[in-house]
Amino acid sequence: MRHMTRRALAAIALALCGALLAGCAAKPVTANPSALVVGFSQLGAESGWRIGNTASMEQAAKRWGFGLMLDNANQRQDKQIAAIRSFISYQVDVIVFSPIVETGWDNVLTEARNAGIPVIIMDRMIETDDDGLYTAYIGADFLAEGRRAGEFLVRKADALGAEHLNVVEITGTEESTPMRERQAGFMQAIDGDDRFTVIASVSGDFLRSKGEECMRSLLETYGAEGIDVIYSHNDEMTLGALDVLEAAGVKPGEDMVLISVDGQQEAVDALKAGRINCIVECTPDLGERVMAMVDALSKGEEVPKQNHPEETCFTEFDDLSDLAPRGY
Ligand code: GYE
Repeated sequence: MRHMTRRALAAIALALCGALLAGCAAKPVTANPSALVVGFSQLGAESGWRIGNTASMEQAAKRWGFGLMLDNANQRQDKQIAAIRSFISYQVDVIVFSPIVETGWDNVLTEARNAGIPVIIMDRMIETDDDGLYTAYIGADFLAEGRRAGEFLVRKADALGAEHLNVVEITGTEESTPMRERQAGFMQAIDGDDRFTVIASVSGDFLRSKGEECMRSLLETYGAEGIDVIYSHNDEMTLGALDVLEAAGVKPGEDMVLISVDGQQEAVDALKAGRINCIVECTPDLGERVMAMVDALSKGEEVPKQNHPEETCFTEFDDLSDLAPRGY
């Protein structure tokens, strides 16, 4: 009975969302009033990865016949919290969100728990003392991604017979899980190998424009001769850095080793062209897993708490001729 009321309310919310919720980008993707309704707070549209991730969620909701209330927070945590509150008041069946940073979620998640709404955390993680505040996590093992980046560097240094390499790091959004763990995993993999010195670590916020800015200032400070390796936490920043390097007469991939993360098509093309040396894969294609879990939860099934997709690494040492189009 309670469920019926909840569904009915959420369905009305879906239909009226534009009128009722100021600035709410939600739109009904199903006309079926008895369909499950998922409230999804996306953190922004900062990268090809993110846009691919949103599309994956929309397509999967459609395939499963679920209603999707989607709100894009444009990189603001307060907007994400407001979106989650609106999902609670409309009594959606399941809340899904990708937290921009790790801390500051306990209050709103307590509200969701008190309302009896399961929460799936997707992509990035939260930091909390109370694991009962969320039902499950679906997203990458970012520590493993960082390690893969470091392992590639070790292999590349071996191949070059390098004695010493100066590394600069362009990091993602401060306090976010991929930023923290991609950094930590990389450091673990090169730890104790005195061929490497990380001379600088600057934040590019996962944005192409900031990747450009960071690269410009790194070149000013260290000069092209002072930098041997660039480890960038996502493809957008890498692509921004590439433009700056090439404009400065540097041949990325040859004069400098470039290591990136994600695997969006434009970056894979640059890897194939020899302008990037390694891309650690991070898949945005999480929609199907999320919706399958929504379905399982609606049937009262137990779901695993931690869920990592399988990921790999694309490098200059691999034959990439058979690599399927990345789709984003
Ligand atoms: O790598 C980056 C995006 O959280 C894994 O966020 C995601 C990261 C992804 O902006 O491109």
